[in-house]
Amino acid sequence: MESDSFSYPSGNAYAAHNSSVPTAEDIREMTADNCPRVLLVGLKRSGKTSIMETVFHLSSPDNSLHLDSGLRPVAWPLKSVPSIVFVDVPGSLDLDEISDAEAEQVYGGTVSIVFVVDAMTGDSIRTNSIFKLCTIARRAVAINPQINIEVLIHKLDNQSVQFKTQIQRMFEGYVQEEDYESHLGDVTFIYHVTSVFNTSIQVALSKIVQRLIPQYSTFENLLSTFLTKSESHQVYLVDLSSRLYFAKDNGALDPDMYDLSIHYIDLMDDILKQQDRDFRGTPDAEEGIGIVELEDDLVLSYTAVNQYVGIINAFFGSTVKCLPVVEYNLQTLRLSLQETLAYQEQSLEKQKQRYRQRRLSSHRDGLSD
Ligand SMILES: Nc1nc2c(ncn2[C@@H]2O[C@H](COP(=O)(O)OP(=O)(O)O)[C@@H](O)[C@H]2O)c(=O)[nH]1
Ligand SMILES: [Mg+2]
Repeated sequence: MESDSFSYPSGNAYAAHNSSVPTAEDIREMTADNCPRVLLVGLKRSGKTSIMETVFHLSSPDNSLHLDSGLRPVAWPLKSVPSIVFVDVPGSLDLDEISDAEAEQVYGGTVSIVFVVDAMTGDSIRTNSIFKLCTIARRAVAINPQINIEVLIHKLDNQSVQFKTQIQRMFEGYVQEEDYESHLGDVTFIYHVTSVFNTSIQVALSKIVQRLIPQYSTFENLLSTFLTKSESHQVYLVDLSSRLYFAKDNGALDPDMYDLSIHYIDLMDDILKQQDRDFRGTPDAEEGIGIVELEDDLVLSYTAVNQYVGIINAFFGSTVKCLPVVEYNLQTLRLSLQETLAYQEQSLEKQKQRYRQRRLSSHRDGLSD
């Protein structure tokens, strides 16, 4: 990370330095060593900074009402997989108007574009937003065909499932129309309906991150085997600082259970803070285990895998009867996950080295031309 060039505004996030007018170069520079990079893009006021603040800084969604319009791109590294970096691209930087050389630099090192669309705006803003989404997607995919295009249909807070499905279909229709007119070809758009006022935003970002985790299927297999052997209801591998889940067992997501799990981590965080401890930072966190018994025989247990990653396991039954088996299986799972995480770190490091070498050789080629 080129630390000289950046200032750190809050938490782990860092912003491009000295750029009152943001440029494409800021984005490339601030994450050059941190490939893979995820760009958060969208019109001004679509909700990008609120999303980053709520998920990575654990701010209350109500605080987002008072956010300033950011001028500089801000990078948010995922603590447990620091090579995955989200970059909040300010709406003032028009990615659809950058030069071809700049587009090459920006999209070449980007693995996902997360385009935030405000679902509650009027027709003209919506049309503009969809136009920008399609223009950016077309250019990005032409340069980097591997790039994922993820669309957040955002600010759908308390609406019914039917309404959300209807709005999503409507947006898909608009994009198809625009897509047809601009001959986008085979760009695949992946849609998510989100709001910072519920866990839909964590679920969406979790799925976006999962596509970038090289060892995702190994994690999923380990968790699924554990689930079957322990007769659990749902088990997640969670990034403790953002509450995003890297992986879960292969059953369908139970959103209420995930919601409860997030609250459980919040609660443990509060308790540890009161004791001046932090399960994300202290060495003894590695030994951490917590358990809480809720209504209807539901038990949630937490097991630290390392300082940044933990297992949340939800099961039904009496703790006295089930705990010995579950605990034994959890320790086995924990060891396997630690090995897989170490292996993943090595492979991501190699990936970064390859990326750096490619950059160096293309730079040398450029000089010798
Ligand atoms: N109702 C609602 N408002 C939101 C949501 N996310 C963001 N906002 C509001 O949208 C406005 C613009 O948000 P901001 O994050 O600054 O947008 P940005 O310019 O894209 O970074 C703020 O007033 C936020 O409170 C959401 O999920 N629901
Ligand atoms: Mg912003």
